[in-house]
Amino acid sequence: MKTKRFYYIIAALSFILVIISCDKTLPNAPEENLLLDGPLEGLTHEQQLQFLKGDIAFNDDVFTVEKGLGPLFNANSCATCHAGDGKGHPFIGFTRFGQTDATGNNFLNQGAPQLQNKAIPGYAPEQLPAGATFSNLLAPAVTGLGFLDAVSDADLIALSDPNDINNDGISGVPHWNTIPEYAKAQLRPNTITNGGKHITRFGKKGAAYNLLQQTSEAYNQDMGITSVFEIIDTYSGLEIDPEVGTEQVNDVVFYLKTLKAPLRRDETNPDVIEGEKLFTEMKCASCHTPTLQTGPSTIEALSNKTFHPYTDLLLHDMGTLLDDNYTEGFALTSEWKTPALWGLGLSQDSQGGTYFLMHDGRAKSIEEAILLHGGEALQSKNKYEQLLESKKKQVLKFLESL
Ligand code: HEC
Ligand code: HEC
Ligand SMILES: [Ca+2]
Ligand SMILES: [Ca+2]
Ligand SMILES: [Ca+2]
Repeated sequence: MKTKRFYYIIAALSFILVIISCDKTLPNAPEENLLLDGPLEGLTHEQQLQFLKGDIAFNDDVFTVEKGLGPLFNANSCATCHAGDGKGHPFIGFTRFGQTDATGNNFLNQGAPQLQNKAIPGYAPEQLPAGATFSNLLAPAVTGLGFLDAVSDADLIALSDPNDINNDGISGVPHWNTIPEYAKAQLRPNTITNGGKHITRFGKKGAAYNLLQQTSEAYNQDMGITSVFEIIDTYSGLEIDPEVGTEQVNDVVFYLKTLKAPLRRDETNPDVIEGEKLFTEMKCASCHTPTLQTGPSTIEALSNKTFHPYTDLLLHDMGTLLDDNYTEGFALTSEWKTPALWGLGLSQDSQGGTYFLMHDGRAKSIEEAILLHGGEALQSKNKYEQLLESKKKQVLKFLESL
């Protein structure tokens, strides 16, 4: 991963210094469509520089005791879990616990929601309290998030079908959730509220409103690093001086917003094309929405763009197999946000050569992931099981091309 980033930094520097095309100087650079780390096309010089600062903060800033790590934490840098910006390995995710319904978390005074399983010297790592239900969560890829962030709330509402009016068994809902004041200070254009709640969309339960919230909580909960946004120390429960600067948090948010979306491979292969048709016929595409549009964005490269994430960003009841009896915000314990499928075929690269899919990585292949679908996705799963072997292969080939 380091070498890939090295190529990018060299590329960016040569761009900034306006020397010569880097393609000619770096003949052995990895294939562009296999890399996740890299900026969107069409960023200005200034934006390229901020991307680079965010890249370094995300990938290279390793927290130590001197820099405020912990006392309780899960890892000491963003990249420990999000290596190469790709999906993480089950060993380096984390566990959240203690909430089973919309009345909130009953274990807040026992360290909930996040189980920090590491501690700096002199402190004890947290243990899961008796009687608390939990979910193990695997780090998702962080690519293309700026596009997902820039989809309007109205579009998400238009995709939802809470009462299943069209009677197809699928009834995705937006996650109407309460959000922190600092997230309210950066609402997306034309955001829609309902009884004081906002539509949240990041994280496995879709519980975070924007990338600022997700990032500030990651510093605080995953690394024990306070910022002006999340100022409460997870160990003492007290406000302590920010351990990471506001500029750095903003740079990381900018980096996440401007990371390019994963590129397709093999799209013209006839089996891949046939596989995508079956994907639509089986109604997989009713949750894994192939095409979305961004609204207006202050980042021109993200403004009014069409893109292909294969998610509707909505919550769906996925049935008992995926119900851990743990939740966040107002989601049901059986509900999960549809994950984007772009980059799916590249996830083995950052997972050590094997797939670990679904929220906790329990599926070791794409097929296993499909067979775990239930609830609103039960009919789709049944349709997949009934396909001829040759057709199943086409579906899998399509999914690997994403
Ligand atoms: C200990 C491992 C770990 C560390 C360290 C970590 N993350 Fe994560 N990250 C996760 C897991 C697990 C999730 C899923 C959690 C959830 O559902 O909220 C996640 C989710 C995310 C998401 C949501 C993506 C989406 O599609 O909704 C973003 C963005 C993100 N992390 C950014 C960061 C940033 C920025 C940092 C560093 C400041 C960081 N993470 C540090 C494990 C980690
Ligand atoms: C009702 C909505 C819905 C339908 C229909 C649906 N999915 Fe999913 N899919 C989800 C959700 C939600 C998850 C995440 C579940 C979890 O993390 O436990 C998921 C996860 C996945 C994953 C794993 C992604 C990852 O990154 O771990 C794959 C692959 C997948 N779906 C493919 C399909 C295919 C193929 C079909 C059609 C046969 C399909 N899905 C139908 C909602 C749906
Ligand atoms: Ca700290
Ligand atoms: Ca905790
Ligand atoms: Ca429906």
